[in-house]
Amino acid sequence: MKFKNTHKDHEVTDESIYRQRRQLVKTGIIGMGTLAINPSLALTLGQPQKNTSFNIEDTTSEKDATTYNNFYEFGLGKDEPAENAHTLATNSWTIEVSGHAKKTGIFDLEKIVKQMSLEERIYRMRCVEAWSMVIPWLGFKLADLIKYFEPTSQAKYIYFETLYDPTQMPGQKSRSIPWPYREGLRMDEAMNELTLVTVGMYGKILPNQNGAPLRLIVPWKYGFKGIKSIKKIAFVDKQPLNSWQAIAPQEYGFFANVNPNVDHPRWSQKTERRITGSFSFFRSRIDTQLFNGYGAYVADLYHGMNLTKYY
Ligand SMILES: Nc1nc2c(c(=O)[nH]1)N[C@H]1C(S)=C(S)[C@@H](COP(=O)(O)O)O[C@H]1N2
Ligand SMILES: [Mo]
Repeated sequence: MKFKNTHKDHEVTDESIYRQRRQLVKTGIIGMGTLAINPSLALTLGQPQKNTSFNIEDTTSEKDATTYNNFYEFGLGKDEPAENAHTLATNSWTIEVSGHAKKTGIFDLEKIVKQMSLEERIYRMRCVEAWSMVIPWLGFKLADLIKYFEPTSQAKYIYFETLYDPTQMPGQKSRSIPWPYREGLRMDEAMNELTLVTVGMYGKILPNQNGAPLRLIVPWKYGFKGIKSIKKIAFVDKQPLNSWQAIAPQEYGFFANVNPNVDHPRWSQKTERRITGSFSFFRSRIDTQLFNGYGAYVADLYHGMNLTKYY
């Protein structure tokens, strides 16, 4: 499938700058400079095999995207993850896979990543708090990872858990939310072409504060579906409870599709503040798009569903 820019407005930026960058990523120049951040994933990240070019937009600066974060395991403030996440040890990372699949057990992330086809994808990310960013992520299709584990027909949903280790994640010493952080997707959402397992951003290994060594990016859903530092995956037959739904079910649902027509009980979802460029925090609001603008690729997943009820 070829992706097209679906967001042709004032934010579409000079395509040649994007092409230059992409060329750098292709040749490995951008990727190579930073390999020391996580030696265990270094070899694979040097050369993303393919770059699906779409959503050529004004990207958020790397600085904003890596210093204005939500990652409660390292504090509730937006600046805290960047300050505190260095205590997370991402080397020799393993993932525990269980449930309805032929391959279950403990898997070495490095070995898995080597078998996946890495791509750079520029995706819009929209938080329920009404700010959004445009970020070049590096990753591979969740569909490819799922196929690797060979789920059975009983697997209707996929469930994810973040690492639970208060010594590495000091925020887990406080009871701000029930730990570990949890997320889930219906299997067809998980298999969708857009759903990305992310291991890097801006041509580099993913920084800890953005969810190293692997996190989810589901671009048509609110940011909280993008679970960080994934440690456990389970193939399940029932819809799992995700963290925010468990905490406040009247405010956050399972689907969490970006929807300007469904207000959050405490605020409107109609507009967002796009964080791009300098003085970005003073930018005016832009209209939020249904499915974050990715409707052409995902609207069919919800055919016939009442999106006000299944929010
Ligand atoms: N484990 C974990 N994953 C998480 C969160 C979190 O607190 N813990 N916050 C979520 C929310 S609300 C958002 S908006 C995104 C933010 O991702 P970013 O910091 O890379 O922009 O991560 C999501 N994933
Ligand atoms: Mo969020």
